Amino acid sequence: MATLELNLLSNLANKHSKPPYLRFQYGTAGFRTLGANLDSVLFRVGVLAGLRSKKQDGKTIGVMVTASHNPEPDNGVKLVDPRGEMLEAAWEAHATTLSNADTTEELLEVIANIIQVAKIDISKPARVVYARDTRPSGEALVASLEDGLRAVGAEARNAGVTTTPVLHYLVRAINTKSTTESYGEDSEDGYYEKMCGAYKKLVANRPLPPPLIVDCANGVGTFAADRVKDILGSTLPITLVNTATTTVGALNNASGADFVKTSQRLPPSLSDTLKPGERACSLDGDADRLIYFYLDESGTFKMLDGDKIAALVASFIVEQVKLAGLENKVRVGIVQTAYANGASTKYLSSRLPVKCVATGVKHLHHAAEHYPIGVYFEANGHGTVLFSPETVRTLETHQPSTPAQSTALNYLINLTQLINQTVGDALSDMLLVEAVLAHKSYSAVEWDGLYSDLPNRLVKVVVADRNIFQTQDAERRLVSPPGLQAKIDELVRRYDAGRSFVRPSGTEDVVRVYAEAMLKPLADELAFRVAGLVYDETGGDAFTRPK
Ligand code: G16
Repeated sequence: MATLELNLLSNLANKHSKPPYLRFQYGTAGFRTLGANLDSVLFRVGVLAGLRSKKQDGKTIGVMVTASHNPEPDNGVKLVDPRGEMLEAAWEAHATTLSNADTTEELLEVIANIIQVAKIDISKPARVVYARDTRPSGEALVASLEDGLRAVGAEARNAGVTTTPVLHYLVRAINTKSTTESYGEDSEDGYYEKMCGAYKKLVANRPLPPPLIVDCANGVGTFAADRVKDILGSTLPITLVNTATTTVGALNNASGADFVKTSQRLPPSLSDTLKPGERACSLDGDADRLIYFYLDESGTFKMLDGDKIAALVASFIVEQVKLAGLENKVRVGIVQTAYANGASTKYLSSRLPVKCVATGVKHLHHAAEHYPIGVYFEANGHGTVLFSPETVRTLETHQPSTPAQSTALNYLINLTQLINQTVGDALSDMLLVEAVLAHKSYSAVEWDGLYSDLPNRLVKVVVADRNIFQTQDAERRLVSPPGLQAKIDELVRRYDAGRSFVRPSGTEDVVRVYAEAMLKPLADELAFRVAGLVYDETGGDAFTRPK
């Protein structure tokens, strides 16, 4: 379509009118709320994706329909920019404005305004690739999205039911196809073959590991993990659990990375089968988070979260950089958020530069891009390792002077192939962890021994309006409501190794409270007392529940 066909646009928009009583916001991970409320949002996201593609000269934009770790009735949608990264921040505001236009007339005005403000040449082509997770509301929402794409004349490719990281990969692979920057074959299989091929090279000549149990959260990660299991065969024996993708209510329920991280216990389905010392891991509902865990000799649950993954992986990469003779050319840096366990920050910052940024993959990703090799992980298991284009060139052109240097260099090159450069992927991260464990001959216990976590507790508080909570200093301090931070500081001072912060969630209608202290009962107490302060501040019908 050379121009917008306004009749078609308004007719389709009328089919997807916005419920008058709802307000939407493009937050930490796009739009997220009850799936039943998202019809108009999906239509408009389709329109916006088309406009974004036109703005990017017809490059393919991605749309992922998922609510990831959220409960099954929720759903959500986010846009992916041409290099496979999160949508540019300025366009998040366009997304929010577009989603809140109350009538079709208003919607057309907002669209005209975006075209003008963003200087979009509407005659350019538009291309969009989209996918969804396994949520029951997904199919209807994709149909709404398709209407939006049709309304702006976008050429659309349906990637079907797949994981968030696959969609990010596809966007980059499509946009770099047949160029010198080609990121790989633009198919799901192309992705898994690339990742698994690199893994096989990394672990060649290493002893076969004991089987790994993978909790798939009853979500779309089941399909991805199954594919990886098939391709790797005996190279990495994998047992899949929590694979009930069609059982209503099963998604993320008593399973998955968010459950394990926040409740700090085994998925109940494993309580009779996991043996002490066996390692297992959990994916989340769209397979972009990964948490490992095991039982120690006494049967006590031990968690290896995003912080522990960062510590393991960063130390391996630093070693290989040194062994390759690149110590003076390639620096490694770490990015964390306020949720990083204090013990992990202490461990890492005594070895490497560490930066703390606000929650949200996009913040970590951008900060990690400033390092030649940037290792970023949120404690909740989101993360990846970024190799700057210059680092990749250095690896490709470096002339090793010994066989040992050559081996290390090849490991680093294989890591660039194994690790998803667009966004964290639970499966790619899992293979990364497995490769490092194989190289270090570490069991889960030895990995866990890198440092000891400070006991911690995360709770959520349901409040009438989470927007009154505003933060600064990478979300470590509240600036609003006035006076609340001083009360938190006063409480924290009373706890040995105490630390606590409060921030509004960007994906759920809650305020999150994190606390750590020298002893577990004290971390729990501090978290609940800070939650009490939040409750007192907001009053009314607030309540807390474990998060
Ligand atoms: C999303 C974001 C993550 C963030 C998480 C929780 O994850 O992508 O970066 O850590 O939400 O965010 P909040 O505490 O603001 O709710 P996911 O796995 O749900 O897409």
